[in-house]
Amino acid sequence: MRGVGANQTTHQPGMFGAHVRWQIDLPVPDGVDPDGSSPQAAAVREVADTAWDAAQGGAGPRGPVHLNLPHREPLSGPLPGWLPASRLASLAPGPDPARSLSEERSDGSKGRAPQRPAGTGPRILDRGPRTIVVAGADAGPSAEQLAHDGDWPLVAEIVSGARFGRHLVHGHRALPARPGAGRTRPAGGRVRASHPVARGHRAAGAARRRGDRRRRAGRAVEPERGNRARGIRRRRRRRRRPRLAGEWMRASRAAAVDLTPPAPDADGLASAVPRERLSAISAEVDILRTPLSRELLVDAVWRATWPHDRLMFGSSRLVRVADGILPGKKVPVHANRGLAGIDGTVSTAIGIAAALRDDGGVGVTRVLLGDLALLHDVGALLLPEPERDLRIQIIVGNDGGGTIFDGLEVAATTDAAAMARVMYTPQQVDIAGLAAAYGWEHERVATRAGLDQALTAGGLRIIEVPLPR
Ligand SMILES: Cc1ncc(C[n+]2csc(CCOP(=O)(O)OP(=O)(O)O)c2C)c(N)n1
Ligand SMILES: [Mg+2]
Repeated sequence: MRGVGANQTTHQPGMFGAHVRWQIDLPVPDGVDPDGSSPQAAAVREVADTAWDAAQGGAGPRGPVHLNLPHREPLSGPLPGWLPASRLASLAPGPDPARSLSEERSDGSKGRAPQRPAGTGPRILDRGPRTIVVAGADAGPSAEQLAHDGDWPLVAEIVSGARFGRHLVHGHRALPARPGAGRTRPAGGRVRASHPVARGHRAAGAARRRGDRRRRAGRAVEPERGNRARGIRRRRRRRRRPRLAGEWMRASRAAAVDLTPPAPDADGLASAVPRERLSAISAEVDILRTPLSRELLVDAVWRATWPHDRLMFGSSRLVRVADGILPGKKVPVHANRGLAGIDGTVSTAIGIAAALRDDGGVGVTRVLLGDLALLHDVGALLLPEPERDLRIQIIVGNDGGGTIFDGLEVAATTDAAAMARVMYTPQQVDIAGLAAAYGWEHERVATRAGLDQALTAGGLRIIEVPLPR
């Protein structure tokens, strides 16, 4: 994932500067021998010895060392390609702690040269027929324009600001990411590493590198040939294959999710027959009392938000749910991307609300986030007087900790108690009390009806929605 601007990645070699005694950036392991060992095993042993020596001080003071160990997926459980589990246990300090490490230390890093992100400037695209426009965070409306102009399917993350228009592919997270499904065009922004389309894009790249012609995703670079030859090849390709856009749009229609509550039974409600009326009323009440799920929560917030409003997502589970099911709508969406930190979410939303107000906007800024993301930025609730007229709703899906990790592969390979302690990190903070302490309105809503009502209110407001883990 290096050098491609992948979200939640950073340039790690050397990041601790002079604070470590020694560092190394190892290559990605390449395969495992039939006996379970790997060609890297001996090198790893040597690295472990060297690192241990350096940490112990070698010739100087003791201190930390930095080992940057890339892996291939899966990223948890036994590590394929490095060492068989039996040999991992024997990775104890080596027998020669006095070995001098001055060479490694003075040269600082044995790692590979830093990789630059791939070209990020504007690019001119040829109009291949098998093209998909992928809009990552902050790609903006120009990504939709590109899809529109090229008549290409548009896969737009919820935080792209480009999730609208008739080329939008619904439910794109659920669509198969077949490498053969098309040539993807990153149209700006950063696409999450976990995103199915990013995976498909990567798989396609790997297949291309392996020269596996059958799995080729398309021609990223068309060989230079005469226009005429190219035109002929294009026409042939078009005739051979159904239009890609059509395939994607059909899949999109099938994947669209409609969470609209059923229309009220008007006849039943107006019926003169008491039994019919009662049953219609009871059906209505059931709908109103339906406990909120994550899907209903993101749907209600999306419906309540209009182009004059602003919507900010925290890097919690809800943004993924939203990305999975929400239909197109031209509303301004924001998120802190980069390393997808859960810190600073409320602060960013306050900045957005202040900018909206200062520009004369009348809309509401909504921030939809998880409980830990809110708790990470609780200090942001302290607003000085000039900012207390902002219109902000903090909508917190409270599931008592970080549940996003329950869906990651690490959950399947980790002891439940350890998982709860270091990943879920349970919390029972009294959010109503917090709101009161900082002078914010607070409401706890557990039903769709209650939420719809709460979302219409202005001022500084925390709307707390209890959610099951
Ligand atoms: C500053 C920072 N620390 C840690 C993380 C790792 N992290 C990602 S999501 C998450 C938990 C989020 O919990 P919550 O906001 O309650 O959302 P949930 O997953 O429960 O919906 C953490 C700790 C991070 N992204 N940023
Ligand atoms: Mg949570």
